[in-house]
Amino acid sequence: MEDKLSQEELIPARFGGRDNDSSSYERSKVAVIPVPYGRTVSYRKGTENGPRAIIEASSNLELFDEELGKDTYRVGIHTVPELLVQNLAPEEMISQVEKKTAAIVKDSRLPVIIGGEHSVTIGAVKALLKTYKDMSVLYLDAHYDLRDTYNGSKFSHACVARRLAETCRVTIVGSRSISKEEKGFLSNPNISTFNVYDILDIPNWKEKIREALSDNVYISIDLDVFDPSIMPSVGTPEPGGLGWYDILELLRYITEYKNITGFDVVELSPIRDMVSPDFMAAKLIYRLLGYNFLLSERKVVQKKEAEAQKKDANGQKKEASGPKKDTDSQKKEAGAS
Ligand SMILES: [Mn+2]
Repeated sequence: MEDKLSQEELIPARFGGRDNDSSSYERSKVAVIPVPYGRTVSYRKGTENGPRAIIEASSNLELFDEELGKDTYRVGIHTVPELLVQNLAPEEMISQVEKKTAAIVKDSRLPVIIGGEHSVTIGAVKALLKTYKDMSVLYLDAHYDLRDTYNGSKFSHACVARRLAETCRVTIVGSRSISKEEKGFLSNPNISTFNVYDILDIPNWKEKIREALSDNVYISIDLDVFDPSIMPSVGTPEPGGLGWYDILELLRYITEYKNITGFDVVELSPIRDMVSPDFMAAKLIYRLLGYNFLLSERKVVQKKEAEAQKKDANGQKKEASGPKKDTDSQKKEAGAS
């Protein structure tokens, strides 16, 4: 008994519990990066406690996913030691996140960042854009985060989407609070938005969001995108948010069609003795990992269908322009397959 306890103490906290075999770095397809950071938070404090609360809650997850009917943990979910950034200026914290993300991408693992405040996203996106030039960001948030500076900082949690839009396309979803300054920035070609009113008004909002994104997508989830009735543990709660199933449906749909380069779940500011938001954040991460890795068969089917359509279209064109080209394309196709 004593032995067992001391052994458990030696095992560092890891997402999804303690299955040693499937969570070694070598065998894992996923690397979770906890970033306990909360320096620029302006309202409810405590986002630096988010990663630990999520990881703790994750040890209570049912590892068999009832929606997917699969054991998601088998893809291998490794957790790297939390980044020691709490006392750093935001720029320095961002550069640490960038470095860690870059190392994980180089090792062909999916980076999953657990915040911490939203500015962690800037580092992750910066690293991933080096590999995925066309990458866009799906940005789920109650706020637009499009301020140029906030409380004297360009790297505040309130400026994140603005910084991202300087380097890639950003699709903001679930927003319901905007400043005058931010409103003026919405015409920027790198920004598309689906606020809560759009979601209520547009029946095919998920398709529209998909169309706004490129093939490679990074997903950033500020937990305040959810309604505060189910997610009160955030730095800046806003009424009128999305529900659990709204978000899941969107995430499932997007992962079926896009290549997910990485994702983050940020802004959990745990409330003492209220564990359901912590657990919800953990389950969200686990479910999204399941969507990403265990729906891949569907992705392949869709890819084949798209290719077949393309071939059909090409075939028709080539028929019109003469038989010689047709033979060439057949040869090419035979060679490629
Ligand atoms: Mn927010």
